[in-house]
Amino acid sequence: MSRLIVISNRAPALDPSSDAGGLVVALRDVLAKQNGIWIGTNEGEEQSIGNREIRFHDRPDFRVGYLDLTPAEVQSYYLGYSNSILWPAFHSRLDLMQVEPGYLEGHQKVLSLFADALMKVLQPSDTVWIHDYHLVPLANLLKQRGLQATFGFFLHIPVPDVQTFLSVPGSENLCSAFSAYDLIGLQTQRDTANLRLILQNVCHAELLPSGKMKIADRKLSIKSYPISIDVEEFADTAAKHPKPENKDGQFRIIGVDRLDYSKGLTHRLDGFRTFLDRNPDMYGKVNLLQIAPPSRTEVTAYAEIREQLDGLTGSINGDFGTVDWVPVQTIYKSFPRDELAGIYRHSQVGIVTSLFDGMNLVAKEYVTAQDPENPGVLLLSQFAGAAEQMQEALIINPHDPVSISDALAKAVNMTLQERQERHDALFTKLKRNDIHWWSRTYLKDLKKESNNLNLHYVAPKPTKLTALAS
Ligand code: ADQ
Repeated sequence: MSRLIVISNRAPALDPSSDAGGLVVALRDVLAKQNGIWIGTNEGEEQSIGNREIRFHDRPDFRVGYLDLTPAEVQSYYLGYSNSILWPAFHSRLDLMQVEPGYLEGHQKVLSLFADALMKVLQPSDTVWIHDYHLVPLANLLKQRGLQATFGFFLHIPVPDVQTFLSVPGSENLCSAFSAYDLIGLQTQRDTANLRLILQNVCHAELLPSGKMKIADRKLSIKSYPISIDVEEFADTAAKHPKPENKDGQFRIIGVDRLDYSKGLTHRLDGFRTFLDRNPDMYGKVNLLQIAPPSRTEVTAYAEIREQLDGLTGSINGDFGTVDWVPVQTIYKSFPRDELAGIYRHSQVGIVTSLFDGMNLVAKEYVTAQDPENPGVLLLSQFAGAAEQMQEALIINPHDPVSISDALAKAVNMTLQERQERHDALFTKLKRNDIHWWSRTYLKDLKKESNNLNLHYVAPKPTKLTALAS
């Protein structure tokens, strides 16, 4: 049987009890059944990094492999090219892109190192599933080194429009790197349409009536596979968790997001201020609890968000708060998953204001955690990938504080019957397309692709573009 090899920036920890939801829960059973291995990078100490071979360890369910990188390599590959260039550009934030001369080269160097180390481990009969923006060029590098395996890719973040894509240093290489895969999985139809346009305009690909893309003499499939959570497990966890203390019986709005500019946290607070301005009858009765664990703090754009949030939180509390009432609480910490599930369940509104987001699992977690007899209401940004499947939420435009304020007012006044109907429709879809559906469907499609004729393909060298193809 073909082995399944999953490759991502970070590999799971050795102890399965620290698997906190997400991808590892989705993939561990499949990996166990297919003699699987999960390989990722790891930041090591400069002096203790010896030969560049992947270190393997056995978990009870599957093998894990780590490639140690020096701090300088992590700086250019992860913090630099991946998170100061690709992340902002793919989230359409060119204003936050920070291009340093060594980043692209540093990224290429690390991926070459990774490809060399992988060549000692991978076999032609393997099915290789590579994840996310950090690693797009990996399949092509492996093919250039002669590996004829089946290559799948899943992009967790959104795909920008063609012009924005072209602003990325190394965009032509990135485009041909995409074309080396057999199946590219994306979160949404929106992303599928954008990537097809990029391949057509930048790599001269042709869209076939079958929906496949033809590039040179090979065909490539691009489809959307909306990622999700383990719905059954999370609903159970939420139902079991005791009601957290809510001393004043206030109406609680919950936001849970990594501290990231793509999540629209300042827009959320602007919307909440507008809601308070327009609804004085809610004074003392409503509270916004924002949980925002810091991430990528070494990147300048991330360090600034906390300052902005602190400023807005302080100004709302200063303008509206009283001795007995704090309108906004912001907590910069991670919570254990079961505690988070309990907080969602006992919050009357869940709010997601992403300005651009691949999917947004928080939206799915909030709905899953609700009590079906007395569910809360989800406010969901139209720019989160989740909005394609979750139209029964109250869909908002995060750029317009009035849109957020109006939806909050609607949520506060919504009848039990309407809340139940909306929740029922959302939950039914979530149960059908959960994280196990996601991995099963993707891997089934990848298996179909493995029988086709792409195995000897190496992406052509890109030609420098002067204008977009018409
Ligand atoms: P993220 O940008 O990290 O993921 P998201 O999908 O919302 O965004 O996932 C965040 C996860 O972190 C959720 O499971 C959430 O519960 C958890 N989390 C957030 N704050 C937490 C806290 N304080 N304590 C504990 N857990 C916390 C990227 C893409 C998304 C895409 C996912 C999966 O940006 O668009 O949905 O990958 O593909």
